[in-house]
Amino acid sequence: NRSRRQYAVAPCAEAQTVPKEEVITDHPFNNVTENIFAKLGANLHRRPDHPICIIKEAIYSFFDERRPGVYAKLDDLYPVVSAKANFDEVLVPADHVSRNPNDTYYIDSETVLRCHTSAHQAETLRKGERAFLVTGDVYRRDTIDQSHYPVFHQMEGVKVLDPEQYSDAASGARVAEKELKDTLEGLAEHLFGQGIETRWVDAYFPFTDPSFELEIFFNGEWLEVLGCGVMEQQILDANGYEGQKAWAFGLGLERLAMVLFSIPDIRLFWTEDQRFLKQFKAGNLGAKFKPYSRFPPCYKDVSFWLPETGFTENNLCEVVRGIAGDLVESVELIDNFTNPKKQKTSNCYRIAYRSMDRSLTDEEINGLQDSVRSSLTDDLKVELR
Ligand code: FA5
Ligand code: MG
Repeated sequence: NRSRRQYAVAPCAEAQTVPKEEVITDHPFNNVTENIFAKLGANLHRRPDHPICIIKEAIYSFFDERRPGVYAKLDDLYPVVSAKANFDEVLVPADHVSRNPNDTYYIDSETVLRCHTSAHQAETLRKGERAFLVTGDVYRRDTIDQSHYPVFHQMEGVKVLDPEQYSDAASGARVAEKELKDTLEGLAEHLFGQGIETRWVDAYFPFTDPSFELEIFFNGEWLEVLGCGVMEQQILDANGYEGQKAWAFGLGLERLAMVLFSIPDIRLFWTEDQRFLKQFKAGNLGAKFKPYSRFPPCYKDVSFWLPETGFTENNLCEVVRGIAGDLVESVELIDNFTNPKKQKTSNCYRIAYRSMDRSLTDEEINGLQDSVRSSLTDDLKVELR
């Protein structure tokens, strides 16, 4: 029987099969679905010809060229971690939304599927690493659209500055911020060339201060690709680097791969269709995805009164994903009003169904929508209109 503490540091075996009873338990906090369980151990970031692995390697080569031999690389850390590692050790406050089971997959009250690779910051510092890149699959209950998926991949980067780089805490923080931004702008240029449009946006993370997000202009919109900042002193002090300065970032690998390879929808990363997979080859950063099919989406609207017991969009999305799997492309709130007499609120959502691989029949879509409607009543206790 593995102890919880070992979870965070035990490496995944190749083609690991995570025992189901360790993930879907009867603990009252458990909210891991079959759908999510099925993704564990897929390790897309370790399949050499997969775009997620290709982008990982491209980022590695940027860091290797910049600082040869400096960054330790870890890509096989177990995705089941303690809530302590995922939240407490990176200073996530007790009442922060991300701790809510509406946002995070819990195995039991003390164990989660990591919701970010920042879960490995503290333990990796404790192992003595000063500069490292940690890549892995992360899990989140979230809304559904072309750039959000409940399982995705992140790469965490951390670098503790050399003490010679600064004279006091204030100058250390300035040097860290500058080196961080220079590094990530350099990375964007390495991946995308000089034509790419990027912008920095101020952000908040409990584990960095100041904090920033980088956005890239893609398909007519600003797409958020990473979060970063100057590491909170308390994390360094608690894990072997007292008084030292560091920066950290967390990259969304799907988002970067979408931009690099012109991949229009995040679901494509999960297809086993050779028409997708054969378009990518280890080391080839120049591939542009050629859609092999372009089927129109089919839209279905559903309206309902919200229950007094509470309702969340993440719950709705999990129901829809559980029924339609990767056939659902987006779930969007299109109308919302409150009836003052009834003191009730009604939401109308538009669900877009579209397969990446084939055309769907009306019958199939109607069947999915009917199941969604009954599950809304039975599981989410809404009153359909
Ligand atoms: C984090 O996860 C922070 N841990 C990042 C960080 C690390 C900040 C170290 C500071 C220091 P955020 O929740 O914004 O931040 O996610 C980081 C990136 O993951 C996003 O910019 C985005 O590219 C990607 N991402 C987030 N949610 C999803 C999703 N549902 N599907 C696909 N990619 C996502
Ligand atoms: Mg963010």
